[in-house]
Amino acid sequence: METTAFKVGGMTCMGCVNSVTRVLKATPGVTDARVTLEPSQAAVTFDAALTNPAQLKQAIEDAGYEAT
Ligand SMILES: [Cu+2]
Repeated sequence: METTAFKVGGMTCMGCVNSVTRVLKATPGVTDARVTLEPSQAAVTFDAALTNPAQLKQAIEDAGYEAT
């Protein structure tokens, strides 16, 4: 397993945190996603054979937030 972290822009409340968490956990290969508002970030543990940081970033952006 590998771990990566992104700064997430656009989250304003726990609903946003839950949305980002749900989207990440629904991505094939993700085994754990820890999303926080303060600081606004996401730490993701994933199987590198199934996904990669670029895909995870895209999943966050497809959900309407910014990932850097
Ligand atoms: Cu919100």
